[in-house]
Order: sequence, then C-alpha cells, then structure tokens
Amino acid sequence: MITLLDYGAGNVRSVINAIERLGETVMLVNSGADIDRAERLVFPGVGNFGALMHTLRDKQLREPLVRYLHSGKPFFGICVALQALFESSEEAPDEPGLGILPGRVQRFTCDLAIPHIGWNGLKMHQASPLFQGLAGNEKFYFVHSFHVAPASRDDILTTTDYGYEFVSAIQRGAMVATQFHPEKSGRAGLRLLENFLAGNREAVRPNACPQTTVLAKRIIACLDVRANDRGDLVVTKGDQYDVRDEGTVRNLGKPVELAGDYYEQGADEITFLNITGFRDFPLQDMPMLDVLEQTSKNVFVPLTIGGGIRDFTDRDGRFYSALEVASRYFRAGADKVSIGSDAVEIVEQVLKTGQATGLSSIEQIARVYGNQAVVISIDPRRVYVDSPEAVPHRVIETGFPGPNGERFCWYQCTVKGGREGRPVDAVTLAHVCEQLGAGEILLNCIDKDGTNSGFDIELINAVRAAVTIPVIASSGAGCAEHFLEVFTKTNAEAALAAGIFHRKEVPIGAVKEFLTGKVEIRPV
Ligand code: 1PR
Repeated sequence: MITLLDYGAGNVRSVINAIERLGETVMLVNSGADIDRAERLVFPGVGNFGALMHTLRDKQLREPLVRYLHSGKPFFGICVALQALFESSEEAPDEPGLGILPGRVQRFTCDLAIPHIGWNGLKMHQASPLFQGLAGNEKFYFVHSFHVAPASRDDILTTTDYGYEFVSAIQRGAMVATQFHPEKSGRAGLRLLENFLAGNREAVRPNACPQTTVLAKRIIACLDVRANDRGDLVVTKGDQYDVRDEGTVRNLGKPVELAGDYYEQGADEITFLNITGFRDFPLQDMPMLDVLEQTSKNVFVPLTIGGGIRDFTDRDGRFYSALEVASRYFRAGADKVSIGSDAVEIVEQVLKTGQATGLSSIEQIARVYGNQAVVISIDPRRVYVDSPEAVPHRVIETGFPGPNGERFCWYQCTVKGGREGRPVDAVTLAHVCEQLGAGEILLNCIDKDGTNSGFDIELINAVRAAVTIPVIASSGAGCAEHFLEVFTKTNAEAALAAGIFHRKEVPIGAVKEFLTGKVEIRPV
C-alpha cells in the first residue's frame, strides 16, 4: 500500500495510474493521521509553490508531513514537492518551505525558453537503488520554471544542464525527490518508480551516465477527435482543416488505441484536440474525459487536451467556468490544456482595452495549475499584402510571394476551427498570451495543414522570435526530413504531426531514427 499526498491541484491521476500499473494499491491522504500511519509516502507536487505550501497549512498536513520526513521512512517527492523540502522559494517569498533541507528555490536565469519543458538527461552524483536497471543515458520529462539550489552538495543525487547545471534530484537516506516527472517519463520513469516501490536497497551507479545533458527536441503525435456522422468518436484528419471526403468525416482510428500505439512507438507527448469543442454541450457529456481516463492508464508521457476550454453555459442553463472545465480534464489525466478560440477573444479584448482582467481562462488556469499547464493553440491563415503598411498587423517579408506577386504577408488568427478570421495576427497573439501567463504555443498553420509540404518556417521563426516560452511547430509534416528542417531552420522546441503518423506513411520511430546524430532527441 502506497500513501499518496493529493492536495487537490494538478494531475495526480497519472501518478496513481503509474503506481497501479506497477502492481501497488494507492491510498489517498485525507488527514494528517493518514500521513502518520503511512509506511511509504509519495508526494506529487504541481503548480505554484506558494499555493502548495498554503494548502498544506490550510489542511493541517504540514506538521504531519514534517514529522514523516524526519521519521526516516521512504518518501518520494515529485517536482514542486522536491522544492517544498527546502527553506524558501523565489516563486512565493512570503511562504516558508518545509525546511527539511537547507537551501532555496530560484527561478531559471538562463536565456533559453522558460519553462524548461521536455526530455533531458541526468548526471548521477551518487549511487542509488533508484537507478537499478537503468543504463544511465535515459531521458526524463521535466516541466518547470524554478529549480532548487541546495546549500550543501551532500544530498545531490542528480544534476541536469539547461543553460547551466541545476539540481534535478536529491537523496537523503530513504527520502528521494525529483524535479522531473517519473510518471511521465515512459519506461525509464516507470523503472525508477518501481525501484522505489519495491524498496530496493542495493545502490548502483549506471555506466552510461552523460558528462553533459541536452534537452531533446520533442516529437508530438496529434489526434484531432470528433464524432462522425454515426455519432462514433473518431480520430480524423483534415486537409487545410476540411475533415470530410465527399461529405463524410474521415475516420483514421480510435483515439485511445491510437494514443497507445504512438506511446509504444516513442512519441514524446500526445495531444488530443476536440475539434468540434466550440459547439455547446454539457460538461458531463464530454467524451474526451473518458478518452483521457482510458489513455492515461497506459500512456506514460504527457497528455495535452484542447477544444472547448472556455466558459460556457449548457442547455440546462448551468454555467461552467473555463477553470472548471480544465480542472475536470486535469483530474481525468491531462497534463496541459490547450486554448484556441477563447485565446483569440481574450487577446482581442486586451488589445481593445489595453489591460488584462485577471479573469480570463488563460490567467485563471495558469494561476491555479501553473503556466506550464496552459498551451495556446493558434490556427493562423496566411494573408498576402503589398506592403508592410497595408494592415495594422505584424507583417513579414516572405520568400514565397502571393498569387499577384505580393512580397509581404501576415498570419490572421482564426476561431472555430478556421471557420472565422479575426483581426489579430499570430505573432501578436502569441506575445500577448505569454504576458497573460501561457506556458507554451502550439503553432498550427491552416495553409500547411495536411499538405505534406513541410512546416511553415517563416511563420515559426516570426512567432518564436516574439516569445520566450517554448513553441511547438505544427502542420505540414510529410517526411522525416521536414522535422530536420524545422529543428535546424527555427528554434522550435517541438514538432507535431498528425496525418503521416495516422496514415502510417512515416512512423514516429522512423522520424527519430532519421534525426539521430543530427538533432538531440529522446531515443525510442
Ligand atoms: O477553439 O479552443 O475549441 O480548440 C479547437 C482546437 O481544435 C484547436 O486547437 C484547433 O487547432 C483544433 N481544430 C479545430 N478544427 C480543426 C480541423 O482540423 N478542422 N484541428 C482543428 C486542426 C491542426 C492540428 C493538425 C496539424 C498537423 N488543428 O491538429 O494536427 O495541422 O497536421 P498534419 O501533420 O497532418 O499536417 P478551441
């Protein structure tokens, strides 16, 4: 029996799923007494340091947790739970940490994209029972903007490089804590958790441990999901967002099965987009909740869900806030939510009034679940113009002139799956959303979607230059060479594809094999 400290924020479902997959049962902590009784405690921390410490105090869990940590019994902390072990954090200077370990938590100060999102390696500073069965060169999934700075080097288990070297795991006796998410780190992560759960005692130090570590470029499989005309939920795929063939919705498979296949093939993340999510429906009928619950039982890489993340009122008059919708998705197993149409409306308002309300879906979800949990999905379409002065938007000079020889273009944001163009450009949208608290940009391109002609390099460079958060390049991948092109000609942190994977033209493994030795990737 594993006791799990769920303090009510973020995706604890994946940790429970991972532990259950490894054959253990999980008991959730309801009171301090549950912590006192625990024999093995797992603490997955997500979101904001201040919110976590505040909730622990509020629920009277702080003192029992400190007692447990001093008891010498096995403890596994994940992400913000690692940070909570220290004395203080720059993220919430007024909230003291648990103070079990001397030192503090600081924001990344490098000029790379923040949050640090993706698969990175571990330099191992001590032998540990956790490393049994690992070669040492595996990569693990990180997502964070802050890292710990211990006052003493004695407790450092691993470090990782991102701009500079930071501490990515600590070990003191039976207490271990990692900045990365083992429950989201595929087979390597499950092995590490299994070593903890099994109570392995023999400390090992794998041979293939790297001298320096490098963040991998991520390969993401995207599943556009909707009900077909018979009412079955299917993965579909459009050509420039048109998903019908002779009036019938294309059916490329079942969402849960396909996601499982892509996980086995080595996808670094899976994204589900409910492409008819802009229509009104009651939350309780949302089929994507079930898709996430089923998928997260077998898929141990990050899951993103998009489509319909906004405030809405159902046909019975019940109001749901975007935060409520997102919370349901997180509890069902999502790690991030992706906001499309609502982001355009929010940015239009901000541009009109010159100020943020603090109440938008982006701001609310980021405040509770952290910036890293909020992805903005942009659906832009290229609009040619004769000169940069022709429109009040961010115009670029293009190497691909328009039908009348136009040398300039801007990228118009659309809503409702490309059905409606709005007076905002993709570069401005990305920039404003970052200011509001978004943690990542999923950059589609309607002109390129389903064409197999390669990513829109000009668009990606323009948006990437306007933000400091990671950008996922999407739309147009037709072969493995297109991934190399997007990673060498732009600074995109990840590349997403759909059609070539669904039609089995180019499997994920083939993309990774082609990239090996050319670009840093997580090996399959
Ligand atoms: O507006 O917040 O409800 O979210 C709706 C979401 O659904 C948005 O993220 C939007 O991108 C997506 N969406 C809406 N309609 C479509 C459609 O295709 N008709 N999906 C759609 C299109 C593009 C990617 C696609 C890539 C790669 N999104 O999903 O996977 O273009 O394709 P490729 O590799 O085959 O070229 P909201």
